[in-house]
Amino acid sequence: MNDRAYALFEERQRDRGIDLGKVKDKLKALKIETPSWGYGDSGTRFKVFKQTGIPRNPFEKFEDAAQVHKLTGLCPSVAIHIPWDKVEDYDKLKQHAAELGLSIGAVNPNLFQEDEYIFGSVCNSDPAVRRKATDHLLECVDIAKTVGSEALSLWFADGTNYPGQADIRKRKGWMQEALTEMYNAMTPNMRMLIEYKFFEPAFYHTDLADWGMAFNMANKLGPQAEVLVDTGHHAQGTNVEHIVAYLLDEQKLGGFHFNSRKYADDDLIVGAHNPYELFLIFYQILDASLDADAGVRKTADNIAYMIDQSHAIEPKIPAMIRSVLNVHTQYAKALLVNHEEVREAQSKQDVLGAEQAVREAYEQDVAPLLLALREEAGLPADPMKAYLQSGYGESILSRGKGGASW
Ligand code: PSV
Ligand code: MN
Ligand code: MN
Repeated sequence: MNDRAYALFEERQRDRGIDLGKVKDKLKALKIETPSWGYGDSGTRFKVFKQTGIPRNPFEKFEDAAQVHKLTGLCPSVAIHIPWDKVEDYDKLKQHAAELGLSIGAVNPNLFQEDEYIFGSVCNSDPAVRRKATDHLLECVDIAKTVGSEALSLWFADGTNYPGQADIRKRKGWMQEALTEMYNAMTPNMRMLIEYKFFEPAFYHTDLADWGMAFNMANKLGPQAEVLVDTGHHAQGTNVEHIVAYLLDEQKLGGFHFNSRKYADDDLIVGAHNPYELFLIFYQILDASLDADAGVRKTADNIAYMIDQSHAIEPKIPAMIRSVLNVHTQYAKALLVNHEEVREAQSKQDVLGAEQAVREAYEQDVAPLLLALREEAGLPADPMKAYLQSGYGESILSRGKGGASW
C-alpha cells in the first residue's frame, strides 16, 4: 500500500525538482532531545496533577525516554535538570542511559526553586546568594564533564515585579560576572546555550527577557556561548522565524526548546497549535545552510533540537511521542522547499510566487516518506499505535502515584 503511495510521492517530488536522496539523508540525521522533566508530574500554579506510573527517580525517567527513542528512532539523548535529577553517582546514571541506548544531553541548572532565590539568583543583590548560584552553575559544568555532556542550557527566573525594586543595570553586570565564571570553567568542546523569556515568574522586568539580551550576553562571553530559542518564550505575534534567521546569520543560534504556546509559556505538545511556525523555523534553518559561508554553525545538523514540554493533563510518554513525530513531520515538509524556486521568485520581486513556493512544501503529504524511512530503519510504521499496544504504559502503573514532579 505504501509502495504505491511512496512511488506517487517520489514522482511528485521529482517533478517539483526535489532530490529525495538528500531529503532522506537529512531526515536520518535529525535528532531531537527530550527533557527528563517532561516525564515527571507537572501542572500549573493552580495544581500539579499526580498521575499514576510517573518515574520515581532519574533512572526511571530515562527508562521512559528510552521508549520514545525505541519507537521513533529520533531521540537518543535526554536533557537533565539539576537538582531535579540529582543522583549520588552520575557515572551510574550515564551507564544506565547507555544501557538503554541513550546518552545524557544538555545539563540544565535550576536556580529558581530555593527560598534564597526569592529576589533572584545570579542577579541577587546579596553577594552570598550570587555565590551560591554561581557555585551551582559550576557544579553543573562538573556534572556535564562526568556524564559526557557538551551542552549547558541556562534559563534564569531572575527579575523584578515592581519599578524601582532593584537596580536593573547592576543586575545585568552580576549576570555577566556569573556567566563569565561558568564560561571559563567549561571545556573547549562545551557550549553554553542561553535561554530568554519575556516574563514569568517576574512580571515587571526579567533579566534576560529577549533574544537580543541573550545574544548580547553570548557575544560578550565568546564563541562557546550561543542563544537558545524556546518557542514559547515570546510575546504574542512575535515572528520567531525572523529571530531564528537573524541568529543563524550571526552564527549564534545554539538550539531550541520546542513546545506549543497559545498565550504565554504554555509548554504544550510541539506543533499542536501552530505547525506552520515550526515549518517556517526549519525553512529558515535549511535556507541558511545553503549560504556560501554556512560553516558549522549554520548547518541544520549542528543545532541542538530539544523539546521543553511540561504536560499537565496528558499521559507523558505518548505526549512526547506526539511532539517528536510533529517535529519530524514539519522538518520533512521544510526539506521539500524548492529553494531555487523561492530565490527565483524573490529576484523578480514576485511576492505571490515566493510565498507559494514556500507554502507548497508545507502542503505536501509527507506520510509516505516518513513511513518509508521507518520501514528502512526497522521502526514501527505508527510509533504512537505501537506504544499504545506495547503494554509499557500499563507496566509502569505499578510505580503508583507520587512520582517525580517536573
Ligand atoms: C521556564 O520557563 C522553563 O519552561 C524554561 O523554558 C526552561 O527551559 C525550563 O523551564 C526548564 O528549566
Ligand atoms: Mn525552555
Ligand atoms: Mn519555559
